[in-house]
Amino acid sequence: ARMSLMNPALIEQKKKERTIDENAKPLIEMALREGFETVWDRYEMQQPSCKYCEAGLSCARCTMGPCRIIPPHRIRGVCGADADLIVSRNLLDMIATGSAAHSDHGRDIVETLYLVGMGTATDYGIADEDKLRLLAQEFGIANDKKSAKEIAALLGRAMLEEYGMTRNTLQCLSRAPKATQEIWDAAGITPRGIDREVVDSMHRVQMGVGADYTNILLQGLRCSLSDGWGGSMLGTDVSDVLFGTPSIRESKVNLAVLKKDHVNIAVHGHNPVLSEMVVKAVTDPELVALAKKNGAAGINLVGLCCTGSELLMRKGVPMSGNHLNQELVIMTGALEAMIVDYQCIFPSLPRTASCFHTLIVSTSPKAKIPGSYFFDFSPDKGLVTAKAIVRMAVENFKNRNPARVNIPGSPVPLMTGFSNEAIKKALGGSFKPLINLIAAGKIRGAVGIVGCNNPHVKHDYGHVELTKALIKKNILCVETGCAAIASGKAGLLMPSAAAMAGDDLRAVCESLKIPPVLHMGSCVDNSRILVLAAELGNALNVPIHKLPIAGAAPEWYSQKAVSIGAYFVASGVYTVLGVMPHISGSPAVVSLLTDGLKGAVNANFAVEPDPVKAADLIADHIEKKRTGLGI
Ligand code: XCC
Repeated sequence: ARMSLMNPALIEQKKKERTIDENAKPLIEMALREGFETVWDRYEMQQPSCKYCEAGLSCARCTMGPCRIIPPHRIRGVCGADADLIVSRNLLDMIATGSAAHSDHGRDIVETLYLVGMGTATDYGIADEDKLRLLAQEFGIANDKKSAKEIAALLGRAMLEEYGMTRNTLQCLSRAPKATQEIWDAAGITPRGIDREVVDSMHRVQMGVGADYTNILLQGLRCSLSDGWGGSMLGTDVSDVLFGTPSIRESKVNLAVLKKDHVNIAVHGHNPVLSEMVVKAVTDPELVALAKKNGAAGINLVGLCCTGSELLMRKGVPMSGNHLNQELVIMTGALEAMIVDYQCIFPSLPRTASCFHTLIVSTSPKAKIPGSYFFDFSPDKGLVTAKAIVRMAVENFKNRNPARVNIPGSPVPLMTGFSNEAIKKALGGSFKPLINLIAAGKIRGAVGIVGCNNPHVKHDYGHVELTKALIKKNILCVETGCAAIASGKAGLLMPSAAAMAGDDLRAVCESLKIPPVLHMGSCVDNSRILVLAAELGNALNVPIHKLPIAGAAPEWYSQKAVSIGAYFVASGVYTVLGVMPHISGSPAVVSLLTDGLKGAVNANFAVEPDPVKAADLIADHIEKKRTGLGI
């Protein structure tokens, strides 16, 4: 797919408009020069976007339509739904989709734990038995006389029950401060079962069910809570049990983690059940020997998106980039295979790869991709499948065209592994020193910066500028997902970044030898941020909404990010979005989300595309909360 050659001045301009990632720029330039299509080209080709869809005012849910709301005359769809209903129904659909994606990922992990317990997933083991036993205790499983395997089966089973609908509550909700749980009860948004809330939401978006936009959006909050305090939280905790609870370590990030003389393999997607097996497979002596026989110096595994974050946090596997880097990794011409599972994978990757020698390998029956090589991956045959895939990648090294290899620049070092357990350990065993620093005003508060890249925003600009502005104001940043990787590429995840922080935060970071921006993991690991908030609330005996904390998603694109934002707000965390959701067509919905929700959950959303202004909003909010606490 070659487009006409573009004039150099235009290439220069586009390159600057598209990203702040210096290692990405040469590849974007090459793509523009030679006509390789990227996400930015497709974004441009979609302009101008449909203004009805953008405002959330179109509905194609049933075949009485499709409908659009066009005042003053066409103010109801064929079924009679008005703007408020259409907008809220669309939004609930997004939340349910995102919640389903996170929680189904969590289920795959929990099922693996269960299979380990039953003895059928022999390639996996229990990496953190202490955490396994703590979780068993929390789930009411007496565990003193049982083996780790027996507990794994019982706990796996109990956690799978959380997905159903007979328990009518979720175990991990009780981690939240009592007063926060009471707020959920009073608002009628305490989730009853993970799957149940998704199904309930899908039921409501069926024509002729949900008709009241407020009621629909409250269900959105309930469904999102079943993700944050349910599916995602289980996903994080059980991943720690199976693969190890992250501890602080160093690694490297950006496209230059690819090695010219190695077989390069990228894992892309989300679920460590796959990627952890690939980590094992790439050290297999036979495969390493084969790589050398084929002329390579060895096998180099790199991560991409959230499954990359999972491996980075636990194993220090270098990270090649975030969401908008995924095509560029292929365009280095040095990638033998990209192994994907699910979520955030461009369906067009095989098309991109067809211009190079890269093999796209899909592994999930839920995410088969035309043009990819499909391996039916399951935990009972994890390692053998991973080895077969790695072998394919190694064999593909000979197909690499050396003339096409273009790995720009050099990698940036980063510090990672900030699980709550690791943070506590660094602080001497509890969050008390952190609380004292916040109370003394040395750290004004903390912000969770999360979420994706989105071609609506210059790649990484929203994340990096917001983070820089906040640390300057002595606000500690905790980050996950693609936001964290943006900060990593910008050097913000190293202790040396303390130099960019305000004087007080700088002094704290220097004495603790930590960066002012802490990488807490992948997007399901936003549950770590919830647990951190819960522990701070419990220590101070206040609900989460009274804490000097906030959330931000400067470049979000995904339905999963909508669910994350919704469970942050539902948990009492003021959250600033950098990209406007498709809701502007209903002033009533906008006002409910940015103001009215305060009446139900004491928190609200704000939308601010300018990261510097967003930092001001967040700082104001944090100062108000400090005043409320009398600190
Ligand atoms: Fe978003 Fe999650 Fe995807 Fe990155 S990978 S684009 S959802 S931040 Ni999780």
